Amino acid sequence: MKNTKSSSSTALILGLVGLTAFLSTAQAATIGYWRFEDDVLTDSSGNGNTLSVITGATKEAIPVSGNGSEFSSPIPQTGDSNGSMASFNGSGSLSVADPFGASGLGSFTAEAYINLGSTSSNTQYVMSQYDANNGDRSWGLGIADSNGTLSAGANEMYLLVSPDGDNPTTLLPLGLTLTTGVDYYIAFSFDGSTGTNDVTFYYQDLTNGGTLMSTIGSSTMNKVFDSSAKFRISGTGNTNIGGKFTGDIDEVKISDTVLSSSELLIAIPESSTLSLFSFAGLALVFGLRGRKRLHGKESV
Ligand SMILES: [Ca+2]
Ligand SMILES: [Ca+2]
Repeated sequence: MKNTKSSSSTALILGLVGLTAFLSTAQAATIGYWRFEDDVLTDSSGNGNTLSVITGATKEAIPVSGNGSEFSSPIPQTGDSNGSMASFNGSGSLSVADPFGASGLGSFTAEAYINLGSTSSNTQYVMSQYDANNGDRSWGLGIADSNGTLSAGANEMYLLVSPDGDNPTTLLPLGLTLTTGVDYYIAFSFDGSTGTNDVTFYYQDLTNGGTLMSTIGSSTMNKVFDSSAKFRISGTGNTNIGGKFTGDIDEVKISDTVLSSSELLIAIPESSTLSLFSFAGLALVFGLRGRKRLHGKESV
């Protein structure tokens, strides 16, 4: 009898330890989170990835109306109020030394709120880890130029990824053509464990009241090359492939894992309803979701 009671207590303790580990893992996945609340440089993730600024990136209050006014406040995932954003004039860029370090880019997620200020004859990059030299090319989230040089329509979003740090790279259209002056939430996750259907792109048109949508792309890569290139918000380190961003960017977050749709900044977290007794049921739901493949654009 005594042993049975002890086993039950041990099981409960192990369950609590497991739950704590689960929640800690979810938080530890964040590599950098730039909110642009105090200034345009501070990393709110606690990892010390403070940005450096090149002239042309400024902190702006989120306006009552117009560009950026529909950026979330509070942020659904965290409940934090959101009062300001970063504004880019087409020559500005923010950067920090390789925030992923040597942890690799086998699987990762990048998120942001954006408002494209103008169509350009140069490709515009929202964020990237992509320098000029072979061995320093990893990835970039870009917006196609108006000249059709990428076989993409003007303002069509795409992901540039390299498996080996060199050319050739894979250009993956992401199924969204941005409208200037419209507020969007965008994100993508790269899952190196699948080989195919390895990129999930999320977007939500905030200005027109759309829902969170997702689309699947396939780079057929097992990993994105883990370079030591700087992480940049607006532009890349390779001026040959494109230019810097014109418009507003806010709440940039990168994670070293594949976030589920319920873990994105735009989503109200399912974990807010988590209790010890529902944990097993939620784990089952997560498991089922993990096996579901989305094809084409679907609401999430
Ligand atoms: Ca902000
Ligand atoms: Ca690296």
